[in-house]
Amino acid sequence: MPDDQPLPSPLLDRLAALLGPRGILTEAADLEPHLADWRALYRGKTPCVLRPASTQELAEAVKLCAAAGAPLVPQGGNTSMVGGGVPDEGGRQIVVSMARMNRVRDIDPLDMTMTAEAGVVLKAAQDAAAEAGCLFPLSLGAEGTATIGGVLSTNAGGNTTVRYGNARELMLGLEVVLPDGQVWNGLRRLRKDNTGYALRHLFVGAEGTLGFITAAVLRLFPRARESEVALCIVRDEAAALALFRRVRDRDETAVRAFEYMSGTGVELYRTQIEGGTVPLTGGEHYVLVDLASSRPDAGLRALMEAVLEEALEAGEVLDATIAESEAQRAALWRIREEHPEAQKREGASVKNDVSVPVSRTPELIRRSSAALKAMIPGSRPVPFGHLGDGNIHMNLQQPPGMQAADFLARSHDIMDTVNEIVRELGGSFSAEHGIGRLKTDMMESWRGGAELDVMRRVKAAIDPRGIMNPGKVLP
Ligand code: FAD
Ligand code: 2HG
Ligand code: ZN
Repeated sequence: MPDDQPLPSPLLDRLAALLGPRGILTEAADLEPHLADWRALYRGKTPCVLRPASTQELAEAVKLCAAAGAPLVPQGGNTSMVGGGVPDEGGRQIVVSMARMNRVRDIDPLDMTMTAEAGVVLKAAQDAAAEAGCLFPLSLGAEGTATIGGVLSTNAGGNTTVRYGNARELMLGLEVVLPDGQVWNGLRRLRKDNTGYALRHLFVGAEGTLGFITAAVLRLFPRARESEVALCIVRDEAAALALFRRVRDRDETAVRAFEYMSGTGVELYRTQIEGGTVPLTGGEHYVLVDLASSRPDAGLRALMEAVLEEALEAGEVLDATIAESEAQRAALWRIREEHPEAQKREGASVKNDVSVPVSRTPELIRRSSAALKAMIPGSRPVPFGHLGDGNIHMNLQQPPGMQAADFLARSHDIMDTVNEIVRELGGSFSAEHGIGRLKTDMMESWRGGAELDVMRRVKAAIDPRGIMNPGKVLP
């Protein structure tokens, strides 16, 4: 059916009959939370929001939509940073919320696996694992809202990638509703399973363009019995990297997170977030070091003290504080976790979620900051993030006094400026947030040729009608 045709009303009637009153929303007020993304970059329209309660219900709904050629937009917690989970402005794209499919189906502490439905909120998955005496390690600022289906569909990274990998590395099996309504049950909890193409990996990071992830088998780990968190002021970006190397060289398995923050970002936290106190102020460059071990006698305190002492002597660390309690550990983490919110409250900002080889992170931060300041005088670079993975959020805050709209009109120039440097350093224009709608126009220049050609053929093979999340990922 052509894109400009309204959806046939018999389709909506059939969907309503299939899903029942709780399974379909049509009132404007109910649709509202599903239309715009967290960053308010996009605001779309939809004829309805489907809320299936089971894989079977979703499969039947997809069959009806496929037959009518109705485009579908999977939505989890709607925390995408790239507008991936919202419909376009055309009014035909049907949002499918996974919120009601929120059961943890199984936890097995011997297999160290959890089978969770797509709509399980990440924090709830972490809590369920903890109740069973285990750890589900994926951790990010949006974990109170983001869902298992969302983190897998974006292959989310977050704070603990340095130790446990991205969402992909935490997934053993998947259940998927394909764009023709077939259900593929690949919920195998196997550590070894070499049986042809690893289909499950196609759906991870596909951002809803190939089908619906409805459930997943996730890897669990032993819970931490010891942990230490330190906040440090470091001399410069190179010193941050040197500290990472020191701590990793002593005990690679102990590093749970290694996060960089700029003085500007820490100051925004202090001024914009209620109760935003910072024990060390006045630094230009900060690092948060998080060590953890499942061994009760790991000696992490001694390790942290020894590394910091060495780094202080070497002039890399200028000042440091080690948390003395769980509450203090949480307070130090809050400084880092509230960076996105603090930036949002300060005004308009442009995000550059980029990665480079870890060794090139100091150069990335230095060069991008200088280029951005030269480009827009008075603008404030706010680089922060996952230095241990080479993934820096090379964000730019609007100059005080400049109109937000004037600043945002330059978003693409700002992203291009950073991306040029990223390209020279052998990096990627999208580290962990994905492509969504925001970065589709960059795909041709970064992934064009054979790579994009194969992606298009995969898309055409799995979703020949092109009904899954149109306008996302592929240009
Ligand atoms: P949504 O935003 O609803 O959807 C994301 C994409 O996945 C969309 O393309 C959607 O269509 C698709 N999708 C959702 N569910 C399914 C499904 N079941 N089947 C198929 N497709 C589906 N990201 C990081 O990687 N690291 C971070 O540290 C991080 N921190 C964040 C902090 C904040 C404050 C915020 C607001 C976001 C952050 N993000 C981070 C981005 C975001 O949280 C992640 O991308 C997350 O994985 C999205 O999950 P969600 O459930 O909200 O998905
Ligand atoms: C984080 O690491 C998220 O906090 C969000 O990936 C980054 O706001 C951002 O740019
Ligand atoms: Zn991040």
